[in-house]
Amino acid sequence: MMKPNLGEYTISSTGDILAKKNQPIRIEFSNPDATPHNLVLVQPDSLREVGLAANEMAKDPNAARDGQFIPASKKIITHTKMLKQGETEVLRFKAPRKPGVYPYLCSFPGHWTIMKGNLIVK
Ligand SMILES: [Cu+2]
Repeated sequence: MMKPNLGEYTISSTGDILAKKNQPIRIEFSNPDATPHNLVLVQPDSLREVGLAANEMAKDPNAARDGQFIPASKKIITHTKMLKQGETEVLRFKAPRKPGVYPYLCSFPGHWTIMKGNLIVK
């Protein structure tokens, strides 16, 4: 399971991450799972587009060997690398300047339908 350790911002009762626009955000992302996972933050309303593009990459032998599964998409704002079991990455970025609902997902093919959430910028 993806279990971001969320240090410097608020998590609502629904599990969403709440941030103010342009607020510095730090996510410490650890993967305790045997399956690789990452965290990819995308533009509003593009969860499905990026998720499906990542699924498509599973059919490409080069992409599969590389194992990162980050589609070439302008909809991606920031992302961690694909973390193997026991690895941790600290992701630092500024919340978008435009208020909105910014989905995040794991782009390992097939994971995005359940491994997802929202960064809500107010
Ligand atoms: Cu995953």
